Amino acid sequence: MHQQLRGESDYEQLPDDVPMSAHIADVEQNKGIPTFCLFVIQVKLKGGRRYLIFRRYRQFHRLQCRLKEKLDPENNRNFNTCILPELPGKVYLGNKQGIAEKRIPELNLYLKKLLALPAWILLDEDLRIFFYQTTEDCEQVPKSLRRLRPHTRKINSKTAKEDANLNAELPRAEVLYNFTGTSVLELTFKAGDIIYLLNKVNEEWLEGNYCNSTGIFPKSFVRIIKDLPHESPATSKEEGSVAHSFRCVYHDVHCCQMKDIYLGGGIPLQPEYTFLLSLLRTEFTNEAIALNYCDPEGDLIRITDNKDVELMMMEAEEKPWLQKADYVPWRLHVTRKDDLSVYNTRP
Ligand code: PIB
Repeated sequence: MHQQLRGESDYEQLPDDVPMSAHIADVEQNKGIPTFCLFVIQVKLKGGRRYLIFRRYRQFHRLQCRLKEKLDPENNRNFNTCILPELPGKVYLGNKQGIAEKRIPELNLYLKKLLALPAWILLDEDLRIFFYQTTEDCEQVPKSLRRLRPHTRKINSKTAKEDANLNAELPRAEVLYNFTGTSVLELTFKAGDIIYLLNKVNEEWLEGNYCNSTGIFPKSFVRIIKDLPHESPATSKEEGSVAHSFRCVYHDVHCCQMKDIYLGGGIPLQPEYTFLLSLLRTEFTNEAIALNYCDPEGDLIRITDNKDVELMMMEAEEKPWLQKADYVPWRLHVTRKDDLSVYNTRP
């Protein structure tokens, strides 16, 4: 069992070019005959480099078979075995595009679980070949990248100051010194700009939204203009107890606002996508909203079904400071349905 758990120190020793995360950004149909669907996958390497690869389902399947051959405890009696995540199965009939769309959240979950396996598996040759950016991948131009990574929108300081006037009541801080985040969780910002405050992490660190990226930053680099409302200290809720509140962040054209939603009957442990959507449509009295979560790189990912909700909940585990008493550990980001500019389309 210990082999299923990732030792962070082992991971730190891996080279910078092992894949750290991968998300499907789009699905495209090939031009030739026979037609097939290609998943456009954004890969992020441990060293921070991002690139796109284009893979068909059968390549996932081949990778899974190879890994199973080598690692599955049923096929191997050696020490280096591991239980692999489930790959969605083959489908024999139906519309290829529809099948591919349905596979996106399932494959995203597969990729997420695969790259969370112990560090030594990330060095597997077949796994590395799958995530390696080939010359063909480099030459291929993605069509639209519909799905759905947030672009870090540049707001210059003038606009940010105008926003600050428009949103004088929102908790916010002015940046005193340039700051460059040292991990994907941290924001990078310039002196003079405005950060909208979302959360107090601890005495030294805050969480905020800057140019449509969400992340943490040291309090000493900013001057608080309007502080966050006083909150009870961040203590995790007791295991097994039901939380009654969750926090959402509403992204408007120029700024973002925080709203806490309280449900007297408690928040379901596995809330349905449709339940969350109708709840927030009522809260914001707006039908044309989209739900999103913020991935570890601070990018928004649109939630379109229950699998995505599951992914959001898994991602939240990586942000322990979100875990407050009586709050669920995940957080929803609400955007206007037609506003695709909040997503990152950079390859
Ligand atoms: C197919 C490929 C394909 C998947 C399909 C899967 O398997 O992996 O990948 O999309 O879901 O069924 P395979 O073994 O190639 O063909 P890609 O990259 O999207 O192309 C399966 C099947 C072989 C049978 C008969 C069972 C009833 C077909 C084609 C239509 C007859 O081929 O046939 O096993 O279904």
